[in-house]
Amino acid sequence: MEDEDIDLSTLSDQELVEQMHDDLYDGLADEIIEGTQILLDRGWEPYKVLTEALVEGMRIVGVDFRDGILFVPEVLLSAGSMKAGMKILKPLLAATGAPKAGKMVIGTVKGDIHDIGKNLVVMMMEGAGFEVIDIGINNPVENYLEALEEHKPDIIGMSALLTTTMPYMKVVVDAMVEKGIRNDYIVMVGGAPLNEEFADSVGADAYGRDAAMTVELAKQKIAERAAA
Ligand code: B1M
Repeated sequence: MEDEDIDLSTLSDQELVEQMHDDLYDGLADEIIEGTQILLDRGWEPYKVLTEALVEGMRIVGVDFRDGILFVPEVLLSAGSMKAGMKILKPLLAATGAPKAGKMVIGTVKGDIHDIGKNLVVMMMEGAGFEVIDIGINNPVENYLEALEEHKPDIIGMSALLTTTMPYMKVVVDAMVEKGIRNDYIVMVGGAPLNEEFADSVGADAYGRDAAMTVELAKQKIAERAAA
């Protein structure tokens, strides 16, 4: 994209939003900041900017990531650009009370320091309108339980990249069962060595194969809960 040739302020609202989708795709944070500000200056509600310009742009990125058209470095750039736009919107959204898709606590399990995939999930979830509390890497069961107690999320997410650390997910689920809080939360797990069968075996509700799938499953599980 030849963004240096485009004066964003001269575009119509529709053209600007489409340009922002392209700019998100291309990971152009400065352009996203500028576009976000222009839409706000034109009187757009922060929530409308979030959903129509940023979330829709990230949805397109998520689809191409899932389909192997975009790769991790590109998605990280897109997610970084999304974050730059979100930084402007966040305080405004808090003030105007935009609806939240849901809340998630997520962390990498004890003994595991891999966090690139988890960070991608965090960014995509935030991009989809979720509030995410990221408790980082190498989390013993106590960290998850404390975070659940403190933040009362809809979803607890766990990531593991090592075959030696993935069984720890069961330690966390078992502790939740023991405390009688298992069914208060949707348990989602992910990480390269996992699969559906493993997720079932540790007692999780869903396995996120990738970040885009995790977002879709999170929305689906929350809708199922609301319906029940
Ligand atoms: Co590590 N490492 N590593 N490593 N490392 C792997 C995982 C490995 C497969 C490499 C290999 O040998 N081929 C291997 C594991 C083998 C096994 O367990 N059988 C391995 C090993 C052995 C190790 C060390 C033990 C090496 C050593 O020290 N001898 C060591 C362990 C450290 C520890 O954790 N205690 C180690 C260290 C490291 C680095 C620090 C160098 C670095 C991590 C940097 C970081 O994360 N900040 C690293 C890296 C980068 C990798 C590889 C190369 C890439 C992982 C990655 O980021 N993938 C990896 C090889 C590979 O996978 N090709 C490897 C990209 C990322 C986007 O994908 O994480 O799968 P992924 O996340 C996806 C999905 O899985 C899903 O969504 C994400 C986005 O689509 N997902 C979730 C992930 N978490 C989710 C949580 C959810 C939902 C979905 O919750 C709801």
